[in-house]
Amino acid sequence: MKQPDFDGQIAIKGSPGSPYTRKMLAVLRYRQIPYRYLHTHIQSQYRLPSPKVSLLPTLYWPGHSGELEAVVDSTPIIRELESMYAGRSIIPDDPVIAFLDYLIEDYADEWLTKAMFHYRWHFKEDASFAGNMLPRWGHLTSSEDKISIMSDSIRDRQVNRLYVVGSNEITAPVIEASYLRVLDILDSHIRSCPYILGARPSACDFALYGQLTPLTHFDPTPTQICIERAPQVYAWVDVLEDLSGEIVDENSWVERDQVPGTLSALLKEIGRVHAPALLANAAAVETGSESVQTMIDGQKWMQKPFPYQARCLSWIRQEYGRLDQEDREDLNQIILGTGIEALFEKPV
Ligand SMILES: N[C@@H](CCC(=O)N[C@@H](CS)C(=O)NCC(=O)O)C(=O)O
Repeated sequence: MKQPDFDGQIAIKGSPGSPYTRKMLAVLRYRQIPYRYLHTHIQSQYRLPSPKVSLLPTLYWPGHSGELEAVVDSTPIIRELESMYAGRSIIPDDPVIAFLDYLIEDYADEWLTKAMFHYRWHFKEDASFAGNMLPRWGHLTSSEDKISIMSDSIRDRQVNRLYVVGSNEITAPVIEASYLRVLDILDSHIRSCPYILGARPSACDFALYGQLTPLTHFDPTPTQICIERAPQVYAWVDVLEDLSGEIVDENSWVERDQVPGTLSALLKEIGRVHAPALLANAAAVETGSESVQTMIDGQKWMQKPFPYQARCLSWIRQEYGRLDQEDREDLNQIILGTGIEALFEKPV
């Protein structure tokens, strides 16, 4: 088997059930970047280099030496793609709005994903649906007997990994209440503004879209909730999937002095749940604690520390540190009273 070069195009290895795969596919489509999608059932047909950490999606592009390079982690990949391909940028020009974009992207990737994983594997009906469906993408021609064995093993493995995102009996009410709130916030935001940061999409739209694809269109319990409670969000997810034909008005990101109330509501939600989770997790990682124990949204929160999310907090702080004095003052005004300020009050 020869290593492919994909004719110089980007290749993306992923799966329909992976929210980060959906995020990156939607980015590539909107940005009109030609790509090859390596669907689960054909991945073994290629001899591909291994990424540093085995995650979906993995993107492949020519590295400095000309050899195919395997990369993971959607947030830095999005920034790398900005320098590789011009036009249809998804990073706002205004550094203050770009900071909000980074923060909301992190909220989607690192907090909303708790809801995604929780709803997929916490309730019996959802776990059984996902277990039944997940192996099929990679085994289209398999018999029902073989699929059934794979279903049981995927379901058992994933239910046992719920602790990774902090989903357990103590945290379930916090996660579920935050899912309902974010649906309400997005439903009302979308009615006045098609994208999170204005009339053109940015990285955070795709991050939210990624996590919302399974939550609103796959896993039965959260899908039903979305249809009943926030139909506009359901429709938004459909639309975000392919924005390749969207005409981009260069000046249509929100102005820093005109942040709409519905966006402030989203920032408050981030300050309410994601900021305390990031801080408590980073403190636990720093001190080498066995467990993160804190209060989130007035309720008890307990989970195993997640070292990657401690790095997320330091990256958010780096982004904040890059703002010049005037930009930082303007940003501080926007986040005043949201709870996000706590991220920058003292070093961990
Ligand atoms: N931070 C990564 C997260 C990617 C990720 O967690 N992908 C999941 C699938 S949606 C995965 O590959 N999980 C494999 C595992 O947990 O073993 C990104 O933004 O791409």
